[in-house]
Amino acid sequence: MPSLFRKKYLNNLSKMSFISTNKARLRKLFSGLLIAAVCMLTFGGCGKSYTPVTHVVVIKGLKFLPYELTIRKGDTVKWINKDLVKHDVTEETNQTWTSGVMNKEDVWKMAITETTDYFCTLHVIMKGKLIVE
Ligand SMILES: [Cu+2]
Repeated sequence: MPSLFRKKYLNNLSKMSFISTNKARLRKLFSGLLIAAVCMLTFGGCGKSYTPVTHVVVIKGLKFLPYELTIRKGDTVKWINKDLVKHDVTEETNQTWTSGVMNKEDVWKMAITETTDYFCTLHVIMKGKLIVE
């Protein structure tokens, strides 16, 4: 009965390919899950899950306090002038950004994306540093 044999053979073959397709799907699914698990363990979740925070630098006694601040990219730094005299916050190397004049109790803030040295143009001895990790 060659034709019956052939029919069984083909039937088995189609079952096998169905199984192997399912195996491939399962393998894909598991590798996807594995990648997701590794991402979550390594980075605390893939994508931009970090929520930037705001840091405060107090200007007091002709000083930026703290003088040096380590932050994460995209964090905001807020300067508060607690001195009676005017100050500013200015990027030191090329003066690419500045707060402008800050009077007593003035607040100025900026999102920081790279490590930056800054100073006060009104009192050039006043210096600060932001380190982006
Ligand atoms: Cu100043």
